Amino acid sequence: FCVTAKPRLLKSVGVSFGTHSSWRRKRALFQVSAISFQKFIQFALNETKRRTHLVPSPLQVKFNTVNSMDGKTELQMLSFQASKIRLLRSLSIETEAMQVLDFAAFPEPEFDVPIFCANFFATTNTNIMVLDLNPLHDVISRADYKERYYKSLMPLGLKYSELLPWGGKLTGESLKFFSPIVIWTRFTPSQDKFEVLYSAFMDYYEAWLGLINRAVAETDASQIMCNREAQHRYLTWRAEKDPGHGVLKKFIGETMAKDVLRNFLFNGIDELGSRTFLDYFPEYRREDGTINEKRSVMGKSFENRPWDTKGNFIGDHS
Ligand code: BLA
Repeated sequence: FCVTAKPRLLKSVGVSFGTHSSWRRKRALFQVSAISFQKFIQFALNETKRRTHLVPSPLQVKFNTVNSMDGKTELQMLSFQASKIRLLRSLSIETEAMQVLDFAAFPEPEFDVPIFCANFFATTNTNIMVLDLNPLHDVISRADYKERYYKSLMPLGLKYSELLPWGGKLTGESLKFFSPIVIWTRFTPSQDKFEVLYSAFMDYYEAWLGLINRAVAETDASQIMCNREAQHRYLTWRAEKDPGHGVLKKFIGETMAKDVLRNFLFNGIDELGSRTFLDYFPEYRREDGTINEKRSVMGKSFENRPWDTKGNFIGDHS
């Protein structure tokens, strides 16, 4: 792996080991406080700054650090933009018992480059991770798109899909937003896995920076429109069905959670298009015309990785 910096995971030093049970307790404590996604964020920001002129986003004024309702937890929000990057934003939450990172980078609509997506949810018992360069256009029907962006990245995807195996069934609808190199995994927390995840994050982010750096701005207005709509559809999906919604609601209440989802995490919904969730996803329409609140109408699907090693879709739901 291209681990550039030796991670310093030990936050508390000088832990003395007493009886076996107190050792176990301390070890458990150590593991909880050991995980932090700050170095992920720092890595990504530093690497981006090395390659482009990154400036704070106007969103930073409203969305910065928010305290949870009980005052015990900080939600840290950072946002930037650059000439080719419409929005680069990060949300992190770190408590003793839970660490969350939602890190994404959205290109300007002149570029059809994939969206960088890292969503990590870690507790003492389990880690749920999605890491991907989410395709802007359908990689199953648009072979040219898949070829252009993912063919050369298949070895990278293959390497990490072996180290971080498929996490089992998931919301079937999510698959349309994932690429053949998606890493969707769950694991019992361990330092080794965490290091593999950090390597994967660094490699995927470097790959994304490479794509955006090389990308040439589209000049055809209809193509730009097409990119804009695809990004709008993606944002609309995520703002409505994000699995993080419940956790955010617990920390900051429903009104603020919705504000963070619509105006920060998936900002662009009000600017990039005017179609609604039900326009894009009519299968979620209930008889009374409202949106079905279930995350999935098609059900949990894809027990196994639905992409072969060449990046062909082999899932049984298309
Ligand atoms: C679970 N998060 C999941 C799952 C996926 C994702 C696939 C498994 C459950 C499922 O099938 O839906 C992530 N899904 C994604 C991503 C896309 C998608 C990235 O469609 C992109 C297109 N997760 C977060 C944040 C929090 C969070 C910010 O990203 C908390 C603040 C929590 N994710 C979270 C929790 C679960 C989860 C609690 C498990 C519980 C559940 O399944 O609802």
